[in-house]
Amino acid sequence: MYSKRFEKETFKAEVRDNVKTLYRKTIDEATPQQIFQAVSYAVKEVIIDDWLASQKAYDEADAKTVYYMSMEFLMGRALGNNLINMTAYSEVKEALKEMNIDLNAIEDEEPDPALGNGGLGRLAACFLDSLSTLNYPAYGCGIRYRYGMFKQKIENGYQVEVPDNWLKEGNPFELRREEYAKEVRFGGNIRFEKDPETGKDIFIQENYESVLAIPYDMPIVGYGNHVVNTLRVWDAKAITDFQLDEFDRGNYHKAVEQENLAKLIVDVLYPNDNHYSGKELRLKQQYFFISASLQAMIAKYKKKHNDIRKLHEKVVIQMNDTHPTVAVPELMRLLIDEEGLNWEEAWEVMSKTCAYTNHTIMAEALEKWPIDLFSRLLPRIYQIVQEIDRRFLIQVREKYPGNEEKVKKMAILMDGQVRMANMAIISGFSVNGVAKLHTEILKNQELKDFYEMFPQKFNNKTNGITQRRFLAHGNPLLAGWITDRIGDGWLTDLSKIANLKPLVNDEQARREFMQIKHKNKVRLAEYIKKHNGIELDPRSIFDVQVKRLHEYKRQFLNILHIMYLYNQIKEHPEMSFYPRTFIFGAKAAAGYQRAKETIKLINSVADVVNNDRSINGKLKVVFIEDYRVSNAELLFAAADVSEQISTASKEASGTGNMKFMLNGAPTLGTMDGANVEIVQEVGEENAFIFGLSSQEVINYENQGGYNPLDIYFNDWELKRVIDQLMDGTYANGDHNMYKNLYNSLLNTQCTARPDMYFILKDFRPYAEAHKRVEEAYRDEQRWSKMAILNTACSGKFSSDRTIEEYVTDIWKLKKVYVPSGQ
Ligand code: DL6
Repeated sequence: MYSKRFEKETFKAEVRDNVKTLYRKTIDEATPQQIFQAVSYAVKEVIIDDWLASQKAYDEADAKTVYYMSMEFLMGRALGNNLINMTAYSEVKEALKEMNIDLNAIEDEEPDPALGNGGLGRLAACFLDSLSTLNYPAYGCGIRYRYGMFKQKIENGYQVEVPDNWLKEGNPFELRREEYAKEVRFGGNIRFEKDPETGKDIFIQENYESVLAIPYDMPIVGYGNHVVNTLRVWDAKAITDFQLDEFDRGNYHKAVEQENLAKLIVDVLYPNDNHYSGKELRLKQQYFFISASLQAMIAKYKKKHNDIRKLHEKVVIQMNDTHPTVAVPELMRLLIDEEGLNWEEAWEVMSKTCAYTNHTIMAEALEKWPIDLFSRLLPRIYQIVQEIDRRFLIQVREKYPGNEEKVKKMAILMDGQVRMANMAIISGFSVNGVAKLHTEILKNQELKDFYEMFPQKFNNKTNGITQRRFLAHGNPLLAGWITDRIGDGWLTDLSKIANLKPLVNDEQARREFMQIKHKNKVRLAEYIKKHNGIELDPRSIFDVQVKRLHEYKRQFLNILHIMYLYNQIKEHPEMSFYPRTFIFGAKAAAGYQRAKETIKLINSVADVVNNDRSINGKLKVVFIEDYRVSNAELLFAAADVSEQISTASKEASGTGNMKFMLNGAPTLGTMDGANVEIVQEVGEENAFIFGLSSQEVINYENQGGYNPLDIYFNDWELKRVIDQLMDGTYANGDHNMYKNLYNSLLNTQCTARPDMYFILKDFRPYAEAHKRVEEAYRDEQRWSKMAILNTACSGKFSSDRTIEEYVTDIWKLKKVYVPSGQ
């Protein structure tokens, strides 16, 4: 057992005590929420000791630390995950059971901290889990949004966004660290002076607004190793002294403004995935948490070291997409203005400290800030960016004399905008993509000019996921079975899961594996019955597509194919057809019209299909409301088929694809993102691959697209499906409900390029791939082999492997071993 503190009687007494001191109640009187809090505090007590021990061990080792800077950390619930990593889950479950408390029910009391949108934020959370498990000193730095990702309600088939007040009941795991607060300044003007003594330039910010950043620390518990790292998220409050001062001078407005700025800045996560919103408040959020985090980082470094020129020997900053890249000029500012380095010295330190990860090639996701906004909000930072740009362009012109095209493409400041990706690439020492294909596209297309100039900076780090949350916690039956078969080494070394491979030839093992899948399908069916009121047949094929809603992810292709299948079943009732359940889960950004229309379409098709008795339940369609980390765990465990059908070249990596694979669901997908590597690992015969390749898509794009009407007029079954968008079949006779979707496919007047995401082009190959799925599923032996092999070949996709690669190639960290804090 992890610690004697989880010894049953001690733990039970602690929970009882907590209920008493927190709520003045006995355990029998406490509500489930109160019990959740009491249990969490008891768990936190144990964590705290290891947290202290970890920080002490790091201090003694004077270890290099990675600062993972991210606007998003999609952590999911902490209680269950912490217990898993403390190897105390079953002990605590048992202890609570003796008190008549069901741990699963208590876990459900915890709000799902959703400080992220999708893949990028969840990746950050998996990375933190792996860093702790692998004994690497790390901080996650982000924002403590008061409202995380909105909660999704489905009303009359439409998405309705409801605020996510996740802190309503308090967060038992966090620690407020007021003593480490930092001031962050915005706006005003910069006055320039010469220091009379040193002759150095001094830049003084005047007439600014400022807020106080207050850190909240959350523990990140490693698996079975007593390591606890920190996720530090910043809250904002007005600076009281300053406020009073302003108030005294009668500047009431200014004081109120500061109060409002502080409230606003951390109020809400922008709910856009792969889309840049360009809002001033968003830039404020970025600078706010970056400035505070860097100030704290430098203060910590200076406690032990006095030569700031060696900062890069002790810290490394990974910038999670362009969102935190204002770290580059902010670090320059701190080194020059606060620490007194000259430009060259500061550049040396900064450029050896900062590394950048690119997560998308979608043009609309690339951050470009209007110069007037940027320079007004961050006047000193803007001066520094100008200087970085000026010096860089000298290099470009030296290397490519007379080539002003290059200058235009590579400059940071161009056409009135600050191009954040360019700044990150120019300034940092590493640029990485998140899957092999994605990195190749970056090198050969999107960032070609930069790759030519700085080939040594570019590298690939294929994403990964943590098996502790997505198998040990999410699928306890399968996790237990795997441990029985091959031992528990897979928990910290997923390559060991390959030891399951010989079991594909063991009939008994195959039967057990499929029985577990069946039980997980029953568990999901119960969830769906409870939440959607829909009865599912767990013997049908559970075909699942869960991810953010985006046109490039092509949920639209999936639902059009379901409409096609429905027509087929209606028209040919005698046709042999293996019953299917299509399950969707997806949130659409609040302002993304076509995405919202797609949700409505899925729900309308579900309504029609699920209520049509004539098809004898052969087809069911379910839309899971409020898809999030906690219900995702149920979905991965229960899926037979993993839908990964993005337009090739558009999905940088995907990580859901890996979670399905780990849980034994073969991929039905395109050769996109990490699907390519999944297929490499498991073999093409154990996946269902279809559609255009990324090169074919890129070729079409280079020639301005293709003409979808050629397909529309030559494939009457597909034409009928598309026409059904407009004839009211799925809209109670309304002919306009899906007009935007229809137009996106065919209408050249309404869209720059009809069928930008090649839905019609890939439709038949997709339908054909589904036929292959059906055929394979009918053959139980074949299917069970495929399913086991998917699990057995998923070893590469652990975030532990990804983190080891970051450590070796980019971060250069050393492991620190931590004695138990007890
Ligand atoms: O790298 C994590 C994740 C990838 O798996 C997805 O393929 C990619 O779409 C996502 N990218 C973003 C980009 N974000 N913005 N804004 O979320 O990253």
